[in-house]
Amino acid sequence: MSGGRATARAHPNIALVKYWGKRDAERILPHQSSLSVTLAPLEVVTTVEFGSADEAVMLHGSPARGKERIRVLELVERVRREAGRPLGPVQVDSRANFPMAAGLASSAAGFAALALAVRGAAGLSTDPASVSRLARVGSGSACRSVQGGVCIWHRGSRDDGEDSIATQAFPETHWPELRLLAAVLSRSEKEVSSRDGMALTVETSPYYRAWVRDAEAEIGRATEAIAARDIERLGALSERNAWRMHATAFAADPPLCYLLPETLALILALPLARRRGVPVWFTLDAGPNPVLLTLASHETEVERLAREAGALEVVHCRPGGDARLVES
Ligand code: 2P0
Repeated sequence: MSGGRATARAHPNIALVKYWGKRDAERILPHQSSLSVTLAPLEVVTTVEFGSADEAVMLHGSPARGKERIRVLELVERVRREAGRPLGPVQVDSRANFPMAAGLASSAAGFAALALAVRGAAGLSTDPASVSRLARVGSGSACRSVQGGVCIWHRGSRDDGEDSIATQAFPETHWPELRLLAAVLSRSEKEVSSRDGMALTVETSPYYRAWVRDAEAEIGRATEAIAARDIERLGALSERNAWRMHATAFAADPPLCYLLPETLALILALPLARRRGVPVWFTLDAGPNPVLLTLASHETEVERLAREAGALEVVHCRPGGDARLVES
């Protein structure tokens, strides 16, 4: 007996209150809750088909290797166990419509699309909670790409992780003028992955406890700023949260610095731009490329500012919608 076929699309997301550290590495359970915006028009499209002649995992046109392939097949294996019937060998084909080097986690969109497509192909329920829970075990931040708009990944308290899922706080229609511009300052692959970097930080940074202590309150403050569509308050909070995440990493042993001189040049130019009346703030993931928060009315000016600071490319994003199943 064999299973079916499904294709899913999902957007990546950028966290404004960040996830940095796991309390359970195997189940991917975080120490703190996090909050993100789902990013359109960037997306990953993933097709899953069970019952083909042999097993194949294709990522962006090439066969997946090593850890990447293992992570995809582990997720598929969970679905096989839940389906409780033989589904046959799987074929996975996943493609992104955006540059990997932008630092916009393609893995978040990839595992969200994969989780939805695998459950769909296996004939299992594709409710957001089940898909978010499954996406999380592929890559933590992927659980926040299952729904659109603004999502909160609740840390949860259960040891089995059943309550560690993301839910939507605001739909993408809540704040359509919000813009997030990824400034690509470097296309080099980072030396330390987020997964390894956060593990090192949890183990060795003396600042880690303080970082975790503040996180849950940050979610409430970010939610209030978004409810009020208050870009100044949200921008200031996003910058502070990014600085604090990086501060915990700087204090790791050995120290971990994801910033380049160009990163500092750009983000330190923002207060000056704000004094000139440009509403622009940054957030920064575990890499050198900032994402700039602004409003639609100032998009062109903010792109110019990023280019003047040396951006090789500026990727324009806005709040995107839910991950969805589509006709193959
Ligand atoms: C985030 N990042 O909240 C944070 C901010 C990077 C900095 O989630 O180990 O690829 O697969 O759970 O989700 C990137 O880490 O790590 C990340 P795993 P993931 O978006």
